[in-house]
Amino acid sequence: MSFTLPPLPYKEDALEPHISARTLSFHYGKHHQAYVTNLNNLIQGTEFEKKSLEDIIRETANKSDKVGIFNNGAQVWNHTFYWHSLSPHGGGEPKGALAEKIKKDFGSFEEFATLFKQAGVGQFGSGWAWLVLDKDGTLKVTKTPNADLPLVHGQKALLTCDVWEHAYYLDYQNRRPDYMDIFLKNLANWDFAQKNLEA
Ligand code: MN3
Repeated sequence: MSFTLPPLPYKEDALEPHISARTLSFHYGKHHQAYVTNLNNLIQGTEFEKKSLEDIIRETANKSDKVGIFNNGAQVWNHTFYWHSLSPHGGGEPKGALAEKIKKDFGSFEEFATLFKQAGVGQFGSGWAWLVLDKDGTLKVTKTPNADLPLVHGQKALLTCDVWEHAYYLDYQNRRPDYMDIFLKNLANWDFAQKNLEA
């Protein structure tokens, strides 16, 4: 058994003008595909060959001799989650139970948005900004470096923004803050985050 690149939930040009088809073509077709290919090559003939992606990630986290498997497995998971965190009809504020919980746990949506942007902009080098449901049942904004992800910190991911340069450089060059603004204003898939909260 081997992993395959999951289909994008929309066409490559669906996020224009905010994220170009050229960016998605490289990011999905080259970067995400490379993580899938690398993972398959690394687990071939090992104890991980028949395990789920989540189990592979959990069992290789923080193991110095399994860094390659962890990095590629986690990046496969992170990217699939990121594509669903984006929507051609996204952005703005969530509705319903998620909106109420954001207001309760952050004080206001504006406060959440400020923290989320700070997390993405403040992640030094490559990584991810997240909205998570923490172990104590409250929502939190976090940032993780490289391939690190909420799953290995006992947190449930609700929404993510990829802040590796390959996610935005063709469209925004060095302007990561502008990319974070556009993510919040035009792309954040709140229906997906709501489903993850309920799951
Ligand atoms: Mn990426």
